[in-house]
Amino acid sequence: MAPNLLVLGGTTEATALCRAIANAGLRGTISFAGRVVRPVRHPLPQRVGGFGGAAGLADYLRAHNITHVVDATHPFAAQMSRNAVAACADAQVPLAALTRAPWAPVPGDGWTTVPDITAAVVALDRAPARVMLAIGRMNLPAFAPQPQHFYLLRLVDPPQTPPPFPDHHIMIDRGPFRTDSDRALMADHKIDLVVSKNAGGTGAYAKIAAARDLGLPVIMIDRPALPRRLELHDVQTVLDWAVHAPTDLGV
Ligand code: 3Y8
Ligand code: NAP
Repeated sequence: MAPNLLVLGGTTEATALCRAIANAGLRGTISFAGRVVRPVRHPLPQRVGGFGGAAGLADYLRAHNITHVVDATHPFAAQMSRNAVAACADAQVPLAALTRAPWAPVPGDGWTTVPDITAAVVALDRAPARVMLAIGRMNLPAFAPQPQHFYLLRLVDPPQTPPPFPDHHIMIDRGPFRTDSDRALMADHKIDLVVSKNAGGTGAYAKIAAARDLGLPVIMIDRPALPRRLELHDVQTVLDWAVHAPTDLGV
């Protein structure tokens, strides 16, 4: 059967993969959670919204005759990745993750690495500082216990509810970002500490390079553990896999 791919998207790599799928004349659909008002336009048909857990995703795979699933979600989208492993095993559909290596510190970086968001909040238990908190909207409530800081927040869409700390400035912007503009942004707001997820890739790295240029410390949040699955690291390898991988797990 000709490949019919489902790409679980929401990253720069997913966008590049969808362009390559369309250019190769392959069938595919890109899926978004619906986290932001206007996901970036794609050359492939797209669907938006949850599937209804692993069972809902398995049903979707069968109903749409999906032959391969590519999990190109963000490394912090752990629930989606867990669901993809379970659903593909259930529906007997090959799964590959298109994932990017974590960032590693380079000379000049002043990172404090923490295992998760909760540990990052604990690491902010210190005298008032001016913090760039560029981890998006969904994790903001976790930082309520540290209201003593000024927070520079960068969000894709305006928040429905005000952030849980009094002293903040909200930037509405979507990546990928540039180092020079992030450096200017940090200088303008007199930032003295950056909190970041270890997203990997290029789209979110600007603030890390800008912090290094300005000699600012970074609290770097490690990725959640993900289940074992085939992990690929570039678009062409994914296309080769999709065209040559057996479309059932039997062989
Ligand atoms: C909805 C839809 C593309 C994809 C671009 C990448 C790069 C730019 C940098 C900072 C960090 C952050 C955030 C970020 C980046 C790319 C990529 C990436 C970080 C969009 C998109 C969707 C989302 C969801 C959104 C989260 C948020 C996280 C903002 C699209 C623009 C902070 C992650 O308001 C919300 O609810 C936003 C939620 C999940 C994390 C969070 O917890 O808030 N991404 N981002 C996807 C969906 O509905 O399925 O593609 O336009 C995509 C991108 N955002 O095609 O060019 O590849 O990572 N996204 C982080 O890294 O910490 C911003 O400000 O410095
Ligand atoms: P998550 O916590 O792992 O997923 C929570 C639920 O959201 C999933 O169980 C699923 O709902 C739904 N979902 C997530 N990604 C989806 C997708 N691509 N298509 C359809 N449904 C999806 O995910 P998240 O961290 O909220 O991330 C949501 C989206 O934003 C993902 O596409 C991810 O790539 C993108 N993103 C996330 C981050 C981040 O920091 N988390 C950063 C950049 C981009 P059901 O269980 O109902 O199926």
